[in-house]
Amino acid sequence: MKQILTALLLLVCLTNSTAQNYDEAKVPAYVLPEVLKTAAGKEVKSRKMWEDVRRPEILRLFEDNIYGQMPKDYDSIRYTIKNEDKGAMNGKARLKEVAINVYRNRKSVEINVVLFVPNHSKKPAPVLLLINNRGTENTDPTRKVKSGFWPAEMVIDSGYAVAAFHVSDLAPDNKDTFMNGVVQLYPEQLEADNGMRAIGAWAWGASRVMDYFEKDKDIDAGNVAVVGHSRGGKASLWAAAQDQRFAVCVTNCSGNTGAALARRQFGERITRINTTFPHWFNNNYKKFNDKENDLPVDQHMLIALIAPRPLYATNASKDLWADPTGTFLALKKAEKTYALYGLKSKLPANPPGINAPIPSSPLAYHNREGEHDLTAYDWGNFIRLMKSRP
Ligand code: GTR
Repeated sequence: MKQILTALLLLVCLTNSTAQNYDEAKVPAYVLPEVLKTAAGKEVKSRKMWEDVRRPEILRLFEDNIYGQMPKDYDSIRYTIKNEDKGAMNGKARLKEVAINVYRNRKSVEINVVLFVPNHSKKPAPVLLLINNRGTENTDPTRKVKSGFWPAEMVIDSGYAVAAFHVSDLAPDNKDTFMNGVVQLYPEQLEADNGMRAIGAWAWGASRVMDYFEKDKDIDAGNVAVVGHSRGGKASLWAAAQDQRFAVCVTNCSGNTGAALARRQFGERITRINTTFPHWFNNNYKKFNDKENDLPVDQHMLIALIAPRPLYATNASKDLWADPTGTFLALKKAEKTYALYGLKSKLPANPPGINAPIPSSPLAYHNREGEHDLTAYDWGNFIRLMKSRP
């Protein structure tokens, strides 16, 4: 009887705490933590103070409270070109299928990268790298299957290289098996409350692909955009925040614990994401279930960590779960940090309408008509951002 009552109580608590709000009028009043004020209470007025003091403080807060540590040491790394075709896409591109093997503690992971480099434009080529969280058929190297999720021909026609790897090579997207990947190389992470979990592992993978790009003469490693959709977009943000070698970050429909402000409590909330996907973020993050206002950060600070590099955040009009307005506001709240670098945002004061993209450096945004997805429309605008850069 007691057990039944406890179970019922738990159910009631969970139901209450996960109730979703989609009504702008019901967004609670909130105060965001200051981006440009140090833990010691000093105003950050210079780029130097940002880089030497405040930026490392914020990075640490995200590591400790949300995404976990990002281990950087490994014993060795090996790159193997498993397949190459100089005349892929009817001669338009060179295909390389690359296996990246990373070793530590006698364990290893293999990251499989599909890369197309344009044949008829300048080399080394800038590249857009997708962290693929959907089926591998979306990044078919044979091009028999073509998908708007990764419209490789369109990117090649625009003069950019395009690449992808799959999240499951780093951490299966499953609460029971996520540790069967990168985390095996760093078993101490599993013990730590601020240890790496799945989103951290995917971001770690993007950095290893960056290690490879630095060795590939066809690629301009100073011009790599890391792209992710939804859970992959949470990972692309974390990758770019951690690894400043990424020149551009694209986060598509990344929503809660992605580009949207948590304190608005609009659409998906922390309790819900931690309950459905307990393997995405570290143990400490669970302390903020139903307590968004206790977080020492909010997501505008993650965007600030990407400054001065261009960032593109998107939403879709029917994807209220990912809070399009909260995403726009997070970008706006990061503008001050870009201003420290003399960069002026071109975003308007209020969210633009549907299908009214602002694909301009340094802070780009759009709200596409339609569902939660990554489409050729989105990619077309990412390319506009790439071209708009000085
Ligand atoms: C949802 C999740 C979102 C988003 C999405 C996706 O179920 O609640 O945070 O990550 O999955 O990845 O498509």
